[in-house]
This record gives sequence, C-alpha cells and structure tokens, in this order.
Amino acid sequence: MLTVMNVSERTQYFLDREERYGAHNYHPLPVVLSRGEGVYVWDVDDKRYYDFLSAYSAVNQGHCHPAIVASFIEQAQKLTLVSRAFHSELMAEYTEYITRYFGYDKVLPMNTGVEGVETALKLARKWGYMVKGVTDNKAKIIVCADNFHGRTINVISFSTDPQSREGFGPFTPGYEIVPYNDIPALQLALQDNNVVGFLVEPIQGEAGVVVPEDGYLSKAASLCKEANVLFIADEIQTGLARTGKMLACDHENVRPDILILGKALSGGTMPVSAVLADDEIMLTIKPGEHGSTYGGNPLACKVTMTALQVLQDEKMAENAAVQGEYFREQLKALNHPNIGIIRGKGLLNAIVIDHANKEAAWDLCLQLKANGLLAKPTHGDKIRFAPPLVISRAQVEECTGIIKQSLEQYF
Ligand code: IF1
Repeated sequence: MLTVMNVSERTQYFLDREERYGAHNYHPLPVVLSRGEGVYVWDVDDKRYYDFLSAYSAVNQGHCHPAIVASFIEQAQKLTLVSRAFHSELMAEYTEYITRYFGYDKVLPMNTGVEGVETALKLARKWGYMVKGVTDNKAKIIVCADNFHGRTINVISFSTDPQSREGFGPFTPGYEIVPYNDIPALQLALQDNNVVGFLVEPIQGEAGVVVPEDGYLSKAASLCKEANVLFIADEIQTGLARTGKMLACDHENVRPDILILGKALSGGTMPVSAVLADDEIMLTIKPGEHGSTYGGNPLACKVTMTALQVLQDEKMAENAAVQGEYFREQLKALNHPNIGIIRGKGLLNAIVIDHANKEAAWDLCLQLKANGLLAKPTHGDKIRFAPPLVISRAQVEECTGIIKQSLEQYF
C-alpha cells in the first residue's frame, strides 16, 4: 500500500506560508522545488527528482539549459524591454529567424500561450471579414470537445470542462463545438459559410494525451482548405520537438494556416508565445489593432532564438522520438493490471489508471514522488509522463524502474 506520505518540516514551512498568502487556484503535489538542471529538479531539502511534467512541456530543452540561460543573462544586462512604441534591433533579427525556421511570411509575438490563442482567433475573424467576406459579427470558429486552449473568458467560452467554466459567465458567442477526432462531424460543421477557422490541438494534452487516429489532421486540413476555412494548430504543448517532430503537425505533413507556439519557445525562462501565418492572413491586422506591452521584447527575442537553436543543434526531436518509443515499450513490458492504457507520441505520454479508488492516480503520484519522480494526474485517472527532451536511454530505464517500484508499493 501507499508509503505513509508526510513532508519535512522545511517543506511544510513553505506550504503553510504559500497557503496563507497565495491564491488557492491550484492543487499542487506537496513538493517545494528550489533548483533545476536538465531532467532533474531538487526540493528545499535537496532531494533530487526526475521531472516528468516539464512544466507542461515548457522546459523541453531541460531545466536551466546553459546556452539559453547564457543568452538570457547577456541580454538582461543589455536591453530587456522598449515596448512596441519603438523598434529594437532584436525584433528584426528574431522575426526573420523564426519565420524562416517554421516557413511562414510573418510572426506576431505575444507572451502567454492563451494570448497566442486569442491572437489567432482575432486573426481568423479579421481574415473572415476582410478576405473571405463573411458578414460582420457573424464569424464562427469550430473547436473540439475536451479542448484546452487557456483560461481567458473568451477561450473558456468554448471549453467543455465545467471546472474551467463554472462561475465565469457570460461567455463569448461565435464558436461551434465538434467531437475531437471526428471527421464527419467536422465536415458537417464546415458547411456553414460563416465558419472562418478550425482551432485544434494536434494531440489533446489536458484531456489526457488523446492522440487522434492517423490521418485525422491531414483530412481535417484538406476539408478546411476545400471550405476556405483556416486550419489553426495550437502547438503550444505539442510543438517544439515534444512529440518526436518539430511540430506535431509534421507527423502528417500538415502546414497550418495559423501556427500557435508557446511554453518551450523560451526554454522555460519566461512567457513567450508566437503566432505565425502568411501575409494574406497576418496583414489583416493593421497598426494599432492588436499587441501587448511585452510582445516581442528584446529579452524574449534573444532567448527564443537560442531556445529554438538548441532544439535543432541537440537533435531533441529525434531523441524524443527514440526515447518516447522506448519508454512506451518499457511501460507496456511492465504489463501491470492497473495500467489500462498507455498512449502518446514522442515524449508526450500518459497512462490511464484502472482502479476502483478514484484517488489512485493522485496517490500513485505521491508514491512516485517518494521514489524520486514527479508527475501529476490529469482529469482524475490519467497520469501524464513528459520529461525534458534531453533524457537519455539510461534515464528512461531508471525512471521505468521507479514507476515499476511505485506501482508495486501502491497497488
Ligand atoms: C495551467 C492544462 C496543460 C495548452 C494549450 C494553450 C495553453 C495551454 C494546448 C495556454 C496551457 C497549461 C496551463 C497550465 C497547465 C497546462 C495544461 F492543464 F492547463 F491544460 F498543459 F494541459 N494551449 N497549458 O496546454 O497557455 O496561457 O498557460 O501559457 O496551470 O493553467 P498559457
């Protein structure tokens, strides 16, 4: 059964202090971290853990990647923010770098992921009115059930998760929800000429790493093309080498009309998001119509170019593909009766815990913590396993051993 879970006095001190002064908008695992390096994090008692969450895929490059931190420090001592009232030399260098990197005409830089999503939705609507010719205020955007695209009121307007929505209404109109991974439902929804965009996660992260069937993305993209509707890929969690390709859309050779990036874009140093599109879409937003104080700040530009460069230089997508495959094989080989499903792509994986006790996934995460591996359940019975993409084969083996040991101790 479960090893008795208690925390050290020092940990409890930090938990109590945060409880007193911090909003209670999260239910974190009872661990207080103070240092990170590569695949490891250390708590305030200097206990080392494997980080199998990677801050929800924001530290794909590993904690405190030396080259990314060096760029951060160098730029932080030079120029961090001028706002967009003025130009900065790094904005010219960065916009060329990232648009060449992903093959688009232009980039609109923002900060958090949800700001990137909001920007993409505004672009799709603007394009709908100015290019497609949809009647003003009639634009509709198709989204998927069980989506997660962030927590602003507009974005939760099309969430199907009661926990994300309850008590935050009234909501924004203009969205139609179709089941994920359901081509006929999408086909039907696309018949409405007011539809301007289809917003989709190539793999649904928060829903529990739900991988659509092969061909779903490419079929959806071609249906959107036929219907003159923008295919909008939210690659905030699945992008940047996480699934074994630079973008999850690359698995099906799909080129989104609007590409949204975030999280690991800065290697976990600061909030950086980016929306990429070609001129026909991007230039529908005119000067003064959209932006953000920190959007495209010199510090973000510098750090992001390094964060993208190391993904390529260190072949992190390739490593994610190889180690992810190996990890799933190792998990399957455990053949554990309480692991219902193992699913994922690259190093974005999850298991579904099969057990009468609905707290089993949470309790197992406490057991994993006691054994030196940090992971967190999502939607009750699923545990996401997503280590930094720098993990080695030997570390995958060690972590599978920790998972095996924890399963044996708990069940
Ligand atoms: C939290 C979830 C994951 C995202 C996708 C947009 C955003 C996210 C596909 C918004 C953010 C984060 C938010 C974070 C936990 C984490 C998360 F559990 F909330 F749903 F990863 F699955 N699109 N996901 O995954 O980006 O504005 O947060 O920068 O605690 O809310 P953001």
